[in-house]
Amino acid sequence: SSESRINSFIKSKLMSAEDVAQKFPEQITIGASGFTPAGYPKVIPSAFAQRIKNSKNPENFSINLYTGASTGDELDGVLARTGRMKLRIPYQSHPDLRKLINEGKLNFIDMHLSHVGRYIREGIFPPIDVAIIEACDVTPDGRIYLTNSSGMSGTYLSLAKDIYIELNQAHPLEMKGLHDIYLPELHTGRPINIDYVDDRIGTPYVRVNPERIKGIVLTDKFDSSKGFKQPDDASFKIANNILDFILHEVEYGRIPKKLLPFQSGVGNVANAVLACIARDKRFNSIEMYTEVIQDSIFDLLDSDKLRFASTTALTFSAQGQIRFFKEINELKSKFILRPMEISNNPEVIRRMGLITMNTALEADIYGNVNSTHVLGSSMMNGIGGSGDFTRNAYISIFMAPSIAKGGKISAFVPMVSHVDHNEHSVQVMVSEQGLADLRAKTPKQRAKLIIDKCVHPMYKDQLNDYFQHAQRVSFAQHTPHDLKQALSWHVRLQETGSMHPDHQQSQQPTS
Ligand code: 0RQ
Repeated sequence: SSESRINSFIKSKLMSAEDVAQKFPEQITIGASGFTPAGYPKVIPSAFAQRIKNSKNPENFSINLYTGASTGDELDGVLARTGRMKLRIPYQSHPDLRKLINEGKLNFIDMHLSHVGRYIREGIFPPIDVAIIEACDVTPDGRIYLTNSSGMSGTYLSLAKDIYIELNQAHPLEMKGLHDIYLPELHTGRPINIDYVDDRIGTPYVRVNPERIKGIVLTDKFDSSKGFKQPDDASFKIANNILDFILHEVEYGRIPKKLLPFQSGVGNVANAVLACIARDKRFNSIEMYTEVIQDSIFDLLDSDKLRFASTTALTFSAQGQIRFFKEINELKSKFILRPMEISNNPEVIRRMGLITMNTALEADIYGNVNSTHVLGSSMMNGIGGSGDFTRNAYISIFMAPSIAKGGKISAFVPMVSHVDHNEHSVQVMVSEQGLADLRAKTPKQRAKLIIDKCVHPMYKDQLNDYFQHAQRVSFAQHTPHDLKQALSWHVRLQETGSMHPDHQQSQQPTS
């Protein structure tokens, strides 16, 4: 119960969010808990935003915000709206932040999540003044038990000058034990001894000197995850194409019968793929080594197909959260939450041999993938962990519905307007139209496959025309391009609102 949680140490540190906010320096670097709206602080940031708003000189304030990944409105939203955020790393998905970034008013550094810890520990980024960490319990000897995410919390707790805890009593104390906290050493590069998804190598808590904890604020709020769109027809087709491919690889002995662990990215499409595995009779037991678990995990649990899931965040809708808490005692044996320096660690990913599935905004005929930038310049969310997983995967899969915005955009283009994952790391490309296995193919073979298998019928001729034309006019024949036309689809989208030359037709895609 909440009564038993408030031990004498917690009692001695209790403060209001407003009092905490008063203690913050005006120029502040915050290291906050939170990863893909899971386990982020929910009341102290609002109080700090209010302090700035009430101030006679709001322009004196400046905020650098470091997190694990994206967070909710109660952190990213309220601080963005102060207008005083100056630096944000390493991933975000909040509309107000995105707007500031794309207006050029906020410095956002989009980076591989596995690099964040080192950059901060080595002083490449400004040092952390305060850590604001959501926890479900704190002991007098300084053990901090985290909530729905591990993310960067361990690192921020070890580095911050001052620590403030949001003790979230909505979380049952049974959450204790889910986490496995272990941080890699900085320079020695000693092995991280994880061979299997369920290996534990650390502690279920983060340990700090209790004197560094300057205040504890009580809360009882759920994470504000948006929830997901119901998987649509295109997502199910993408999923089925992937599942057929995996079984094909099993048949050829390239994937063992008991399969390999899966990583699955953020968003609607990724969520749908897992829902499909749950429904597919050909799959009966799967493991996950990933960074985000979404509501689709319940489909796997209901079909009794989840053997084990290792993640750094549990991103649930309110309904999913209620269910997780209700069943926590049974579920605990199937989950580990790891720091993102471990969940995304290239060494561990490479050793375990993962099947990784991430979503592209667009891909080009040679297999380069853009996951982050609309029209080459407008930041969507960030690369997040997709690069950590893709580059080190056993099999790296990229998925995308073949068209977006009702057909005004083709996900498959002559040349991507920005590259996050290059042709060397992308092994399989899949849309609802089909799947292209790009391994051991030349650039021209890849182009042919992508055009044949993945492109929407309304763009197929157009893309094939480009490829043929490129081979005629290209400066060289290894990776043929017409540099004058390579980005013409994007230019057309910008100028006419559609990549399709027949603008009328593109308003009504045929399928
Ligand atoms: O916009 O909702 O306004 O229609 O982009 O697209 O199809 O709903 O896909 O939710 O799976 O997100 C790449 C953004 C996909 C995500 C991305 C528009 C489309 C829609 C979203 P609307 P969907 P998803 C681990 C892995 C990078 C980080 C990553 C992402 C909206 O998966 O951020 O993988 N990935 N991390 O209409 C313009 C195009 C478009 C386009 C789609 N070519 N141009 N708009 N859209 N294609 C997790 C972490 O790292 C934390």
